[in-house]
Amino acid sequence: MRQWNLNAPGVIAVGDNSVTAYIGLGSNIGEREKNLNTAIDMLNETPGIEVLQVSSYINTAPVGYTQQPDFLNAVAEIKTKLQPDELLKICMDIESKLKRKRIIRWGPRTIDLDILLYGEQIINDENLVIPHPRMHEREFVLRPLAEIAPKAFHPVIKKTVAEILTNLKNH
Ligand code: GSY
Repeated sequence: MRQWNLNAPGVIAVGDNSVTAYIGLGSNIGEREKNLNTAIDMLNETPGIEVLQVSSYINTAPVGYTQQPDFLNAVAEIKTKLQPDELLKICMDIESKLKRKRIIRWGPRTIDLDILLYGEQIINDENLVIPHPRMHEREFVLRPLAEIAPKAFHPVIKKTVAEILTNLKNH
């Protein structure tokens, strides 16, 4: 597993107009680990984004369309000055630069980047819904997210990530 040389996570200084956000990453085509590493490097190299923490990479069985290879999933904690729509555009640019191949909806992909949480903001735009509308039912999201940010708060469900993961496992 790669060692990340990242800035230490911590409380964001008062007056700093940055937001802590969480990005879910998944890959199930090609060199999955390399795809995740490259996407995280690209996030970290983007002006206005600093990657603070990266979870373990976990191998997960495909959810939804199951006739496809296993995924490697992870979550990155970032500090960003970008607005949610700008962050979405960066995620989409990274996906297309890594030549995301997605022929079947819900099917295999080189890399997928989803904005999971953006501070405690709730956004319901046509092109962007935050918190991610399915994150609370996906163990492949909640497990790596809870590893790095168990106390992160889901502003719609009004529970922490650790609580949501525990509830999911008990059902
Ligand atoms: O945006 C999620 C893509 N995806 C995944 C994934 O990342 N991991 C697993 N295990 N199953 C998935 N199904 C879809 S769609």
